[in-house]
Amino acid sequence: MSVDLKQYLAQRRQMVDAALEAWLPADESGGVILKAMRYSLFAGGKRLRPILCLAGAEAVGGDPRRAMFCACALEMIHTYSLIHDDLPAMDDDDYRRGVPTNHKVFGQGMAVLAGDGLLTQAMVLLTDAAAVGDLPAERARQAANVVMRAAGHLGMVGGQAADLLAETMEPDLAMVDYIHARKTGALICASLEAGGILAGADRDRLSRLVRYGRRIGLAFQIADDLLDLEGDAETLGKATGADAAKGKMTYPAVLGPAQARQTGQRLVEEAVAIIAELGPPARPLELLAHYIMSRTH
Ligand code: GRG
Repeated sequence: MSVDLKQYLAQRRQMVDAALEAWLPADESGGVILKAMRYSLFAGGKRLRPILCLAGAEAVGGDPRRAMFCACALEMIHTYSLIHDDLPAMDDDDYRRGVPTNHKVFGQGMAVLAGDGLLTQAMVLLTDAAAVGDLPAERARQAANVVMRAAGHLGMVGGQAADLLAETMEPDLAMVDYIHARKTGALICASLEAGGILAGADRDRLSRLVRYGRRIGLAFQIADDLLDLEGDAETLGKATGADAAKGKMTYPAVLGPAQARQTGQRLVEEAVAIIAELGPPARPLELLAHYIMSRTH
């Protein structure tokens, strides 16, 4: 199967956006809270997690459209995490996805609620009979469990908590791995696993998706750290970026930028080897793995 990645991503993004629109439509009577939720949801994200969920289903021979409700739930959870992460009590950021952050537009209280609303709407989707359609109930239950577990204190929330607590610590590789496997990696991995579950993957195929997911989750974080570093180095006028990395809980800080990049590339190669066994339907996952390390934003 020949797949043009740019075209594939654009087409999948369009499908996801249309489904998100259907699951959280504009409604004049929805008030400010709905406007705040939609503001961040439609601010122009890459839709990476939903696309991975659909590609995971596809890679094991399933129909990606049957995983769409779960893909949308993943994007809502991801968007909620970004809104909360940007708050003054956390990262205190003014811009996200190229526009002012949610709390800059709607105020802090409303931004907290917009995040809460998106997380709750994700749970509605994962358990809504109309969203789930005629899927075997046990598959839908398992996928919902995997996604919610990954979002919670054993996954993304736990990773964010560890990151907060580690702020004053000297960075080391074990701590960086611990934080990022949970904060970013867990939801990325769950996207693939849930896609596979919904498509009825057997044990071996599911395990391949999970092992692929763990590796690209970490590679994604490394790429994100390196992109941040390039931005910081530009802003601070540092030649290599190595100085800009110092003291932060990031891969470039503990490994140095060059070794961090090598590690990311090794993880991508391992991920690609793991899914090679799934054959041509896994070709999009192969391209997505390479895209993750080579992306520019
Ligand atoms: C507040 C519970 C809670 C969790 C926050 C994910 C997270 C945990 C914080 C985000 C901090 C951050 C920028 C981490 C780096 C990796 C990351 C998640 C980047 C943003 O994801 P993209 O690049 O964003 O997929 P888009 O906007 O394209 O969806």
